[in-house]
Amino acid sequence: MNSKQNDVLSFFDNFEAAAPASAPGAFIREVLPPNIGRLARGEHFSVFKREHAKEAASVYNYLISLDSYDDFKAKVVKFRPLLNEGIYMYAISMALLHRADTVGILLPPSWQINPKSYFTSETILHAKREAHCRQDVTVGSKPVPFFSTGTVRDAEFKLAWWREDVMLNGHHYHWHEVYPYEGTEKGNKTETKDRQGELFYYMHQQMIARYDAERLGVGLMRVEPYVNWSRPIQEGYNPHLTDYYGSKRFSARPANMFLADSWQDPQKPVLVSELMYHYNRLLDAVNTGHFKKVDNEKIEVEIDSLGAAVESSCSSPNKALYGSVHNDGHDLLAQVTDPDGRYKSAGGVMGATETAVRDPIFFRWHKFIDNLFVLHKLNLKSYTHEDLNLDGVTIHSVRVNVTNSENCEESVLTTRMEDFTVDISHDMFLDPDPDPQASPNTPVNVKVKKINHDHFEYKIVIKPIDLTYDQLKNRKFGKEGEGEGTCLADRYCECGWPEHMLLPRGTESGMQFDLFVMATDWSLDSPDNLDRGTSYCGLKDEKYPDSRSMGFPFDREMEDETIDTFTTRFPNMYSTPIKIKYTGYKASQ
Ligand code: CUO
Repeated sequence: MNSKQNDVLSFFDNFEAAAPASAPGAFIREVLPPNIGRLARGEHFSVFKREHAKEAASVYNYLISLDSYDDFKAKVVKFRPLLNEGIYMYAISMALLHRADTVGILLPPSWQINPKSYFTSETILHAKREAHCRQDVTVGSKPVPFFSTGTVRDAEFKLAWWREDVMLNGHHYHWHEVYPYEGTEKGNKTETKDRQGELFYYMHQQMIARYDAERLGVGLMRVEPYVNWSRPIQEGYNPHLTDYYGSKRFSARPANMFLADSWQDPQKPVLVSELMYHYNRLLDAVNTGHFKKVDNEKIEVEIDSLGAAVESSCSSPNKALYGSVHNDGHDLLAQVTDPDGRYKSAGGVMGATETAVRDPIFFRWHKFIDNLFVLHKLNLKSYTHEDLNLDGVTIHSVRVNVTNSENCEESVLTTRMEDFTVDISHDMFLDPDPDPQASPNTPVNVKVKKINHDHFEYKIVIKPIDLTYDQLKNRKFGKEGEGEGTCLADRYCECGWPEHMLLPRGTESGMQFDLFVMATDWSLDSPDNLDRGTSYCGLKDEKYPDSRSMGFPFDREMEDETIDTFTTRFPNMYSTPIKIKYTGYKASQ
């Protein structure tokens, strides 16, 4: 395993500077379909562009299909100087995640091998200069300000620290690698994973819910869905990021731009009217309760097939009719400032999964997408008493307390901003070292801020059993953001929600939330009695470890108006008010 782990680093480390754009050569043409090499080296790769994603899928499916690890490794070495760099990075990662003989291998974090997608170009320039001068430095004596992409004149800038969080963006990138919409080939079939469509909906809905909590905490309204495309997009965004080599800037999107048809590929334009047509067909399906397949057969709309249709993935019930609304929206929003490509722009951050979350329009677009799922759920019957009740089990009390702080008020959790240092010297697209004397191992450190919380523990008293949270979580909840060194072979490593973002930031005076706990019947919840789980990523090559609908019991309409009236009807539920207090920035020692 160790030698494979070392191989992985060598696949990504110190990538050659962009060679002149060239065709991929006879070797690749022999083994891969003729569409390989359409995207030349040095061009910007976007997984939301249909043709780019297809090309990348051909490469990763080929690499996954190779029988021996040695053959796989040899092909990676051959492909490296030939493929478009973005496709190379994506396809190699995909193959490593999905090959049976690389299970448990840790991929280097995307922010280390591709830091230009995570740190502003000013920060990277500064970091490299300092590294060359001082050999081993942390940028400046003070942390490089993380809030460096805008000013307080922009209301959305209040949450730039959250949207631009390095590990949040890394999480989103990695999740899409684990759940690629192009699927992976198995035998003669191309497949998505167990409940992939539902998980697409759920994971993004959770992101929006968390972002909404942060918005309320800084005095902003919840996210408005981007639903009326003939009106201007009020929010602008300037990411201050460059592409892999630092040669092209991701486009800034000024406020009040309009969505426009894309003619960047004149053979395959993406039209706003086409997007609207497909969206209306999805609405028809949700409202009538059935999809029409290619042969006109009707099939019931379920949350999983709806996710597949909306994204859309290779499991879509009918791509011709339902299009690729989600993906095309990303693509059009990325191209909004240069829709016919006349300025050869790299496009906006919405075009890449490692950068999209930075832009306020990401959340507006995803809330629009999410509303299709909400509409579908509103058409379902509310849960019955039997669905929700658990006979003979009563939750007597729920408490939560901070464990490692002087501030240990009952039911008050605490958050803070703190420093976080990243070594970006593994940048696979690092410029050639201008100083031949400098050691290749010289760290290039960037210091940024991140939100974090004081540790806390739950004490849940359930009759007839009495379990601590530690005992409970191993039974069912699993833990997001698997920590370093805990990657098990049956997991998608490092795939969860970042642990430091587990709590919303809250407010200085304490922001009120309800803590809800529900006891359910494990023998009904578990698809095969596995007692483990990772709620955002599922388990590798296994069924998702909870057979309930994602979001249960809040995913369907309920008759109760408040959480209190809901929980008091069921002894197996409990809710209690808690507060989250933000305690400010704590500089590292
Ligand atoms: Cu994750 Cu739109 O699916 O970014």
